[in-house]
Amino acid sequence: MNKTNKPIYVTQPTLPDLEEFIPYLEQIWENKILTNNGPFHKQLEKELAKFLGVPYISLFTNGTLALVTALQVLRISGEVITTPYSFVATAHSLLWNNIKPVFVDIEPEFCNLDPEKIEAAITPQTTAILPVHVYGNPCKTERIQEIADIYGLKVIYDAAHAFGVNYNKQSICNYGDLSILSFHATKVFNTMEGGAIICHDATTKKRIDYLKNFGFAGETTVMAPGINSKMNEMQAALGLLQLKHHKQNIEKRRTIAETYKQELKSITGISFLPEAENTNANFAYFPIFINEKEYGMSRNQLYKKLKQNNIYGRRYFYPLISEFPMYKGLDSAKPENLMVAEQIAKQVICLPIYPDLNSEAMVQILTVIKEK
Ligand code: T4K
Repeated sequence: MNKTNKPIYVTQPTLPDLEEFIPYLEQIWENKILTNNGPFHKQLEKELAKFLGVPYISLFTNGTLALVTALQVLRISGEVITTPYSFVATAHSLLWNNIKPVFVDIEPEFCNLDPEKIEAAITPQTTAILPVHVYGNPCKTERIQEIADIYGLKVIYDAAHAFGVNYNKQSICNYGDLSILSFHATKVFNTMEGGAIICHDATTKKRIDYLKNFGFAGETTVMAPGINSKMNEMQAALGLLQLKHHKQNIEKRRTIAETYKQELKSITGISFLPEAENTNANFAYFPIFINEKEYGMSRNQLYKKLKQNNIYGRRYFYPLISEFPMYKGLDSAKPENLMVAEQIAKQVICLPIYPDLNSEAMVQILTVIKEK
């Protein structure tokens, strides 16, 4: 039982001490540069590129607009292959660009887009693949690239969950043509709201920067109907501070994930994801999967029981994107095409995980799961 009766949410944003932030605010108030590629914005781009080990990064006001813009940068059109097992923003970014999403099923090991099912979904209209590193675990990037190269497709990774994740000793964001990140309050690295596009060359970075600033390519030249999706100075200043504490926050997440694994491994009917190979994980989420027959309770029953105890796990990602009204008329959205995703979406609960989740709260969560 949750004795304190204080709600325990799936996540809680990490913030630096307020006193640490004041000098940054004073600087903004002093120099009166609030946005449009100000000094903190420039500094954060530089520090993030170094921290992540990526060549070029362009900051955004949120991850969704980074996705919408990434598709425009590469002039993606027609049809794009993507996953139904993600946050709606992934597919919404396609609709915002008048692109038809084509859903392909996921693989059961990490819940990422199944590369072996991509080829069957390619048509003459297909121009790109938009996979998601779900929960921060790397997609099968080599295989996806192989397919993209054969068919001449672009690859844009939705890496919203994968801040700081390294795969084969380099940033996961170095794979594909572009990757996008989210710095939303609920993410491992937050600037309250925020996001970014990572690219490989200076010319593309320039195009991205034009597109996020209405398309301005100089004082009097507009190269495209760009949008306003710039990160402001307050967000950037917060990002600079957050970066200082990031490694320590990931270590705290690691400890929580290890405790969950240790405590839940012997419970029949509950499974969790394996450790991804050659990967430095960020422990962004801790999804568990309920086998109703073996556990003796359905996912929804456990979800409800947790709630009754003031513990707010989340069913990321249920319902599947393909079940929402704006998608479900598509041929590729038919449940029979998405059997693995359908199954997993019925079994998943993401348990609370964040650096300040204390051991007392952990005991409360585990007690509810263990006592049936
Ligand atoms: N691609 C993927 C794969 C994504 O997962 C996302 C976002 C995006 C793209 C788009 O990136 P952004 O445009 O958001 O940068 C949340 C987030 O709003 C969303 O950013 C995130 N994915 C998604 C997975 O989760 P909700 O509707 O579940 O959030 P909410 O408000 O219910 O928050 C969850 C819990 O977190 C709350 O119960 C309490 C706690 N919380 C939340 C906020 C916002 C706080 O303690 N403080 C806060 O400020 O979508």
